[in-house]
Amino acid sequence: MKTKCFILAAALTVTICISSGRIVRAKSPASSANSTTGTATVRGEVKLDGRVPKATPINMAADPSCAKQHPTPVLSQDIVADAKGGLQNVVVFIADGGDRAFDPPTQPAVIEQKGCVYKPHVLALQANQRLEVVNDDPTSHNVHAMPANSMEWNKAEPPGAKIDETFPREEVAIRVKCNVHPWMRSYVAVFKHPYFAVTGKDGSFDLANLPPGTYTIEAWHEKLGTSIQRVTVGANETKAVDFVFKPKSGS
Ligand SMILES: [Cu+2]
Repeated sequence: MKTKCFILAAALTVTICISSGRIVRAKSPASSANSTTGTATVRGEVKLDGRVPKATPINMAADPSCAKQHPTPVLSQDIVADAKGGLQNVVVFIADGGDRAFDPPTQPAVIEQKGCVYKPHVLALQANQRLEVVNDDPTSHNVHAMPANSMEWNKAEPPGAKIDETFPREEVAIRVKCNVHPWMRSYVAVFKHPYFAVTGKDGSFDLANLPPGTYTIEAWHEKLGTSIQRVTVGANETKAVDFVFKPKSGS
């Protein structure tokens, strides 16, 4: 009898949990059931409207092992835009993603240190997704992540080593620097949902697999700030949303 009661109680608990889960998910379009397999898409371009600031050459003379890997100086990556104004390294994401926790992808996100430069310069990943930082240089780096919402960490990394870390909480974006080479900086954006992208060389982005709904889409750039747009997208629909940033005076 006791066993039967226990099974009944367990079944009831599971039923209640499942139904309450549905209620929570229904609160937000981005957190409805099967949201990772939604069929709506928001895509577009991020443009820089105005003169592209001239990139400055980075002086790596402080570490000859870095400098000698580059026949011509590496340029700063603060603002990178193509000839048509396509703005690279912009994080575009759903800003009202709801409260649902998504399982992180099993594949790690990877930052490579090669030629004493972080590749990529801007990376986005999910909360609790593994972040691997690899060192392909013949010199030691020191990777120092400075989040506001997660624990700060600061790790020396000899040649050939690998750092394996996670960030448990959402944040746009965490500054990462190297304590050995002051020119080395990157940004890591962390999301509790999978609806984010980082613009490529032409400034384009693609937010796929969205459930139908109305969303606030935010674009973040390390120097140019943020821009927000609202968009409503239906099932199997693709909507175009473009963002325009203007160069700030002095940048
Ligand atoms: Cu370094």
